Amino acid sequence: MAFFRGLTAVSRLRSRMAQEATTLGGVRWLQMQTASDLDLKAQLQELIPEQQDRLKKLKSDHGKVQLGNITVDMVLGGMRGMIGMLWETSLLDPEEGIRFRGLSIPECQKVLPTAVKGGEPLPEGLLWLLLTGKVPTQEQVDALSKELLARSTVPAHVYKAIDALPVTAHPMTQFTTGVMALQVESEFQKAYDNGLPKSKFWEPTYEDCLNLIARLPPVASYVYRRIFKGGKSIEADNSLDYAANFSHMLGFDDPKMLELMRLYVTIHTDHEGGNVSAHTGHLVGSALSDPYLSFAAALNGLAGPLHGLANQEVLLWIKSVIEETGSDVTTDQLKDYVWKTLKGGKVVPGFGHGVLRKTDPRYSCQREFALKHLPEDPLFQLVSKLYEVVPPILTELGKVKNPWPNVDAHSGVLLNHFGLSEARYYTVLFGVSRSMGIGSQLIWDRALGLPLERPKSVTMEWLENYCKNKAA
Ligand code: NMX
Ligand code: MLT
Repeated sequence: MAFFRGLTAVSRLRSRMAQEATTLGGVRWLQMQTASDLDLKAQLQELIPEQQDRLKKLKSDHGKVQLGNITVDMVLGGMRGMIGMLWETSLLDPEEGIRFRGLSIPECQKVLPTAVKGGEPLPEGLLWLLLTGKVPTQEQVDALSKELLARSTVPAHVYKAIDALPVTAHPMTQFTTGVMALQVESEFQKAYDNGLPKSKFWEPTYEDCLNLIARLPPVASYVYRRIFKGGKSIEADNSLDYAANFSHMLGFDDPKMLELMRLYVTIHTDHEGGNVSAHTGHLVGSALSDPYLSFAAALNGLAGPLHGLANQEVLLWIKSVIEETGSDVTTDQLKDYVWKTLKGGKVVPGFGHGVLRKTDPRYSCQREFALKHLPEDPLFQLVSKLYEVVPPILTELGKVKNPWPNVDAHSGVLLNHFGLSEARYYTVLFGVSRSMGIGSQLIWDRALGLPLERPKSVTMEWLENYCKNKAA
């Protein structure tokens, strides 16, 4: 938020003129001003030159400032803690959790527009925030909902591409195939082939990202209905917002489920740039691969069990506990099952994190949702019990840096409560949401002219020699 706290001179002038126009009854100016204020692309058009200047100044004033030391441990340990990427849309604090453009999840829940009074934020509002750094008005969010709806038509060949796969293929494989098939319509690729100059790259990137975000719910719900509901698709309801419409197309119209989907899509959008899916999207995009190619690559990272697939693994794991012990599982039985999992060489899904060192605030807000809407749900009670049982055991192991639950520990039992019980599908939901964060940053990557990503790698021999020379 701090980035854009000061409005640009033009916006300030416009706001003032709009106020004056209101008092003077100058309806024509007010309409012009309103149209541009509601247009997300026009807002970006204003912000981009400001941020380009800012980056230029950062480079020229501070380009040689050191940000830390790279250790051998970091190179061998998955680059943990190594700062190596610019990511504008969100920042993760190990203790506090994620902030989207400076706003924590509880703050977003307070200030972002909602569909229901006092309800969960609309993901369109978060998308606006990620892209512009400004909290949108209800009118801006409504305009963006309509814009996404207008962009949501999926070409028939996409469904044919999915249909070419066996229905038994994993939902993530079918979903990513759909994304690759959408790529045929990439505006960026067309514009690049036609010689678009670098200064304009962000514009077709914007078009692709907005189209992609808009088209994912129909593609994702097609995959769900194909695999789990005999192929009977459900038409979109154009009166609904993005998340509610997605839930509707999946086949879930309970108002509480619509609220859950709004919360779910909002909190899974972005988790700074270093996580596997975001980093992959950014890396592939840096080769000027278009947003569809970049996002499909990101989804393939999300499909790994240590990353987004963990939401599937959690519900399957919880169900396997019940299968083994019965539904009235005692604390001791739960402890035994956790130890059995660990002794079997497996991880306890939904616990631990590469950066976080406290309970994930995305877990906490889902817990609050459960306490409000489904406190008696037996699986929710089991998840609550796990919160007591798992962290002390992981701590006892002695090597786990963060014994606390992450976002995936909770999402499955909420979805399951409202009837979306097919765990194998859960990562697709994560993927739909993540398009907003990765897409927003891709637009800024191109607007800021960020370069090809190409870090240096070394061999063990190189490291051994380097360390020997250093010690000599
Ligand atoms: N259960 C068992 N062992 C664990 C767990 C866990 N939940 N978390 C970490 N460890 C182990 C880890 O496998 C490693 O063991 P080893 O040295 O034998 O290879 C050791 O503890 C140290 O790992 P950390 O440094 O604490 O964690 P790291 O940053 O390497 O990995 C995760 C982070 C998220 C991959 C890891 O905590 C994990 O595997 N968690 C379970 C899977 C999960 O919930 N993933 C979802 C993450 C969120 N998301 O949506 O992406
Ligand atoms: C995410 O949301 O991407 C996960 O919590 C993983 C991460 O941040 O590394």
